[in-house]
Amino acid sequence: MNPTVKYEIKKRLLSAKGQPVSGQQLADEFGLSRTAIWKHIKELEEEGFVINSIKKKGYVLTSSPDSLQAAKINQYLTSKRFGQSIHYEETCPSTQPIAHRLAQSGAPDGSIVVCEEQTAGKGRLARAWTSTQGKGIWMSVIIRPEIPPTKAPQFTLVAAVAVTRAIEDIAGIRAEIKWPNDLLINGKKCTGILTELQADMDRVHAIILGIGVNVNQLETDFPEEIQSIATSIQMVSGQPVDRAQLIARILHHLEIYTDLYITHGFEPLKILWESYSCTLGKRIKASMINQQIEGLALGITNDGVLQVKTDDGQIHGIYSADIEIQN
Ligand code: BT5
Repeated sequence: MNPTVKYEIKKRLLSAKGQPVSGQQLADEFGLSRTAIWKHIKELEEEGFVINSIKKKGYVLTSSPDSLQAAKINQYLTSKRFGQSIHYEETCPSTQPIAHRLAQSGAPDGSIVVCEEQTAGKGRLARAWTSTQGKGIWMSVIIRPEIPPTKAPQFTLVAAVAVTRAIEDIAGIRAEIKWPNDLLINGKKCTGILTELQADMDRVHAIILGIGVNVNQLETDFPEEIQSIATSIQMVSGQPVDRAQLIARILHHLEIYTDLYITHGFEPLKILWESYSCTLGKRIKASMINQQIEGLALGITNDGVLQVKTDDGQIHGIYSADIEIQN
């Protein structure tokens, strides 16, 4: 079978959104016999697509496997730049280095790398990120804003708002943002964001935004050591979520918020971020590489820096830390 033809047939069936696609038309288009088209359809069925054959009308796709292949994501895309270029891997160590390589070779703004499974997913400070096969969103987005490197951490906050909005739209669940890069549902982590950079001293060339969302895991899908701190959307809603649809929605919001950031700066996003934050107004312990600060989380500055007031009345600006919320 010709994989390109199979991919094109799949794309046609997906974009028909439940309407019949004529076998004769496909045969004419690809210069194949109707039997050859039928053989491709059978192969798609073996991959888990459910396709009805309706006499005199054609093939109707009634259900597709929960895969993140480009054609599946494409059918839901509403963004104009983000997700227009999709690099898909069945399995890979991490989507981040792949996105770095693509960015270096000129991949356009909004290109994404997605996979079903990461075997060496990474968090901040070289920590591990568990990325179970077929259960979550493991994605890197390449963004090319014209900003100095000092502003890049703001994109962690922009991404946090975009993912929160997308989860709300698709699953009806309101996650909370824990500064700087976690989304929590009922106090447990369902999303982590890792912002990496390609830049020189004055200018960002590319932000590689790593987004990990636990979507359809059950508790036992997580390794024991994180079962008490991790959750998934399905564990909260009781319903599986179509990961491709959620990706498209994340990209929809990420594009809108990136454009808002470019035209109006961080301030409007800061207001949105604050409305989803579970950190502000709380007593927190912030652990940095070489110190700890305890105090009241007052707010974030226009640069995304967390302001913490310690008991001696001093206000400290924190750029990056692990936060423990104490009340
Ligand atoms: C993060 O780091 O939260 C950033 C995670 C970014 C993951 C994405 S997936 C796509 C892209 N490719 C990658 O390789 N990475 C990015 P951090 O704040 O350092 O949190 C890491 C900690 O979260 C770990 O030490 C565990 O305690 C916990 N953890 C690991 N896997 C988890 C999971 N699946 N769900 C919830 N918590 C997890």
